[in-house]
Amino acid sequence: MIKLPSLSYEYNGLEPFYSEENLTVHHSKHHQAYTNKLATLMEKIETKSSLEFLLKNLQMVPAEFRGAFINQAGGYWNHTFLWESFLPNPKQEIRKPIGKMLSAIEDAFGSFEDFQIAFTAKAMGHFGSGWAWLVLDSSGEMVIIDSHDQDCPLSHGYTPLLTIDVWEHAYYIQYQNKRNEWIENFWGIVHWDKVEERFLSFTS
Ligand code: MN3
Repeated sequence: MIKLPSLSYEYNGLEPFYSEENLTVHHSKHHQAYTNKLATLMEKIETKSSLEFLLKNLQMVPAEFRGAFINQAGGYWNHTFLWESFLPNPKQEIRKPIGKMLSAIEDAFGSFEDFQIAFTAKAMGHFGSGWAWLVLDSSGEMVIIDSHDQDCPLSHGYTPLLTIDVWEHAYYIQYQNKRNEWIENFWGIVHWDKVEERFLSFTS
């Protein structure tokens, strides 16, 4: 049964970095719409496989439903992953990864600041609707990628660690056309412990 996942924080919990109004619409309208369409689609597909398994093995989805599955299952999974990547920051302190996560980022990108610059450039440079991701590739190398529409990195052999949604609906209510301001504020709500947990579960 596909259901809209509830958030572990309130709709105003990511203020001021991500406004209550933007989060409410994003979760209760956009994510809900993907949820509804995916639920209908899964009734037609009639599978016992998990969503994650199918996203990793798109060839297992009947060809006639595959295009819709990429859009709806991707939209459902990507947003769930996004919400779990956030943590309220009421004191508005500056956030940085620590420990093993910080070392891994420094190994891959030189410094945390260099990583932020590269991730921001990928997110800013994405043309149209899509996402930027920090992922591990199949050899365990940490890389930054972008994906178009709701295409999910799981379908391309990547293990996602962190993402930002750069569809206009993700930021337009709060930041209008200023995607750069959304990306700047995104850093204030990244849940680095969660990102590290994803990283360690891959490497251990
Ligand atoms: Mn979105």
